[in-house]
Amino acid sequence: MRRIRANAIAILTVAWILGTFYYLWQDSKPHTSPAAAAAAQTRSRSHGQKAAPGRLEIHRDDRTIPLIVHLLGGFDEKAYLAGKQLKPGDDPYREHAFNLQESDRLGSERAIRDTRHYRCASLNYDTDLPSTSIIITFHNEARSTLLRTIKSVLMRSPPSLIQEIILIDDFSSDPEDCQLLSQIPKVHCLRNGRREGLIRSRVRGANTATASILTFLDSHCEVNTDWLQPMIQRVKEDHTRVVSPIIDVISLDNFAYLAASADLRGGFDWSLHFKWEQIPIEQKMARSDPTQPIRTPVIAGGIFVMDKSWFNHLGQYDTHMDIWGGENFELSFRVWMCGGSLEILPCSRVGHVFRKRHPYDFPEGNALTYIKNTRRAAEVWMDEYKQYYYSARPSAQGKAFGSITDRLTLRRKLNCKPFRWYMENVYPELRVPEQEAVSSVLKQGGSCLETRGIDILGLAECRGIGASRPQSVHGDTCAFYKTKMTEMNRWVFMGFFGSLPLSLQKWKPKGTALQHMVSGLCLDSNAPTGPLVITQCRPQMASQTWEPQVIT
Ligand code: UD2
Ligand code: MN
Repeated sequence: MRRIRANAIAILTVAWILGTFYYLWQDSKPHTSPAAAAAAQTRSRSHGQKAAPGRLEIHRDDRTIPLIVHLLGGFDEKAYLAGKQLKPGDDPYREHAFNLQESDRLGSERAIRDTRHYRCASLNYDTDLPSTSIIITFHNEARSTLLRTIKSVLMRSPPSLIQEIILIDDFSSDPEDCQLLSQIPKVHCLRNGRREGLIRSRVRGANTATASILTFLDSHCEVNTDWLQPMIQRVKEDHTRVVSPIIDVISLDNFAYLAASADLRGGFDWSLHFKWEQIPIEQKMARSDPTQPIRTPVIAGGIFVMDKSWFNHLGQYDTHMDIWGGENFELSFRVWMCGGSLEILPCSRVGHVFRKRHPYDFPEGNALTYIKNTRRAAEVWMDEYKQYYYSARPSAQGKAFGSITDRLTLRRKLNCKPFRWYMENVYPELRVPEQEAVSSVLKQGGSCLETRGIDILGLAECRGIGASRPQSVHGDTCAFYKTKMTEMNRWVFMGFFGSLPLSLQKWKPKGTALQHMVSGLCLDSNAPTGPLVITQCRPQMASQTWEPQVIT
């Protein structure tokens, strides 16, 4: 009997020990019930995202919700959003050129996919980074997009880095947006007494900023994970750097957040039309670390970080530019030519709603405003290269652009480099156009050089521009390109011999004669009625004397 009791006690002891082990083992496992796992999956799918491998973001939303309430202080988000709603039957694209219905439906704190290269997550930044003033100018922005911009900043930036968010309401129809949003902690809103445009509005914001670093954003953005630290770090290390994030795409139709390519930089054509372009292949090959900054000839314009004293030192913006456009070229040329640099940081990502049309009016008209602004940029910064801007945009000639005296003085005071330096060192990929424009004629006595038939050069009576056959030669007065000497009869040809080596097409002045550089022979009208030839140089001879005449 006693043995039985002893056995029972032993069995119970073993069971207790096993039970304890089982309990402890259970406790060390993650507490994920099947229901919770399913809920987490649906949540991440409803954001249109694929979970990144090796990552669990299940707790993120739960943690951020109470935080957001705290971040918004006494601001009544529901009332703000309900205050302006799309009416049934209204075209959701009409007012903002994006699908307002989708934007309103989304809510203000959706999660977005971390679109950075995975290596970015393991980078470290200084713990004592300086704080920044965020500057957002807006004109009749939709309430839901503007609030999402502000909230994404508050949610995804270390609070210590946000000194303040300065909104500039550029005379929107409803002054209430500005008043209501000012209730959010850290948010200040200034309202313009008249429509100024984004350039003067940003300057107004910058002038009231109290942080040493300025961060500009459009009013329809969503900043992504750790967007701010890489940019502040780069500017802290060198205050002459002006840095931009990779700008991801928020679909204007369904507001999906889409990753942009990390191989792009900012470029332009001679009409001063901004475009994204591939990083040149040599630079791409040299990039072994995808987290490294990308040098860029120009920035898109809306989203960048810049040291405040550097912004002021370089002359802020050209405040005679109106409404929209061109200021990104002016700033980019100025930064590069006056001692700074521009870069895109792949570890910083900010989403932006790119639109196909402007949803707002231009008091002076869209085209005239763009011409005025880009003409100012070209006249102040592009030196002799501005001729290519005018060739690409003939309608700009003769259009008003105001006085540029102050900006020219600024350029002189800052001792900025010439545009030629920018072309050679920053943007050598931008091809100078073939000089097909009528720029000069070559005269001999009363006759002018012109093409005969298709491509033979000859002399004929001067007829000026507008004659049926072109009397111009290409380029400046000492060389004309795309001109060819034939071995056989030494006639001089002109035309589109694009495949010829450039060396065969080069000429230089020899006194008043023109010498072909490769052959050493000179252009001669030996037989005045026949085609031009090249012969031994005898510069004193009338048949070899050429007088350039520039046509303006
Ligand atoms: C791009 C830039 C934009 C600006 C522009 C050229 C990005 C993401 N965006 O055009 O920042 O550099 O190129 O000028 O790089 N706004 C005003 N007042 C106005 C007009 C506009 O405050 O009179 C605001 C507008 O609400 C918005 C910002 O300025 O927040 C930029 O305007 P946009 O979004 O129409 O320009 P976007 O993105 O086409
Ligand atoms: Mn924009």
